[in-house]
Amino acid sequence: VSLRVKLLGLTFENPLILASGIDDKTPEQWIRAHEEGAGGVVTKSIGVEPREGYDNPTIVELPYGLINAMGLPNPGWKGFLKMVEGYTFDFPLIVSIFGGSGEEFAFLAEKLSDVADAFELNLSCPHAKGYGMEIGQKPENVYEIVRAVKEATDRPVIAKLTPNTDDITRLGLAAERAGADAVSAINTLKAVAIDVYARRPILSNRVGGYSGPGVKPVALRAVYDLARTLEIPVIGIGGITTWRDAVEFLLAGASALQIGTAVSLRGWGVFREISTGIEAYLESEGFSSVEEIVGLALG
Ligand code: RRO
Repeated sequence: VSLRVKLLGLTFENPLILASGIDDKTPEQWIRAHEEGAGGVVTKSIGVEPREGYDNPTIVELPYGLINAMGLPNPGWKGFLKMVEGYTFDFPLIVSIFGGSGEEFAFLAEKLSDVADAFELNLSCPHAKGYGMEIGQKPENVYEIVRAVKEATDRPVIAKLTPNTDDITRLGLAAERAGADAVSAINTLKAVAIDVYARRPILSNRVGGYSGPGVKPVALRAVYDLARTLEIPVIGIGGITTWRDAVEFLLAGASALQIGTAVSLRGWGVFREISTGIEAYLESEGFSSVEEIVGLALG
């Protein structure tokens, strides 16, 4: 049974990719993820200028996941280049970038093309003023940003879409029309947690984005709808914690999967646990590769 996935002209040892934002700020963490069984890595989103992120608390743990408002902490593109100097990675490294306009995204793509095997455009952070979802909820902005990046780089481009919209397929279609090589979905869902004694929101930023098992059915629906509508590959993200979750996303049309919150909640072992489970499922159901089951539930 083969878990290998060919996507965007890249070869992934298996369909599991470390998602942006969780335990993936440094090359050591990316290498660790791969050693622990991830087939590839998406970096924390990189912007033009360095950012500290918000004050603590930036994360609240809930019964079915996390609410975060990290605040796009990152070293900026110059700091990123310095950080990866001297490293080579024997797995696909997808660099996540964010900006406030097509020009900013294109600038970053140009500066980082030598170190990125692909780019993921963060069009979906749910609480960043002037970035992310504020831009990525409009199909015309998605179109313009993807176009600008495609002109600036030869690297494959993934548009990461927001679930905070009335119709994610319109965003996916805009990305596809603009030449995106794939879309990924979902980023976190707008959320808040309130401290009943302080009588105020818990996070320093007050509002944040919800991730983890609680968002899985919503994410699965987004992937299902996107895969039914688009020709380009869909990468599934959202609460994937067990092999069964992973198989559901593959059947719903995801060509690869990203895992974030499960790493925070359960540890690095989730990659091997999930890939072993997928392998056993394929074997017992009579399939010989992951690629054979992608989209089988779309009917
Ligand atoms: O850094 C964050 O607070 C953050 C980002 Br950039 C994002 O895309 N999604 C999210 O839940 N948090």
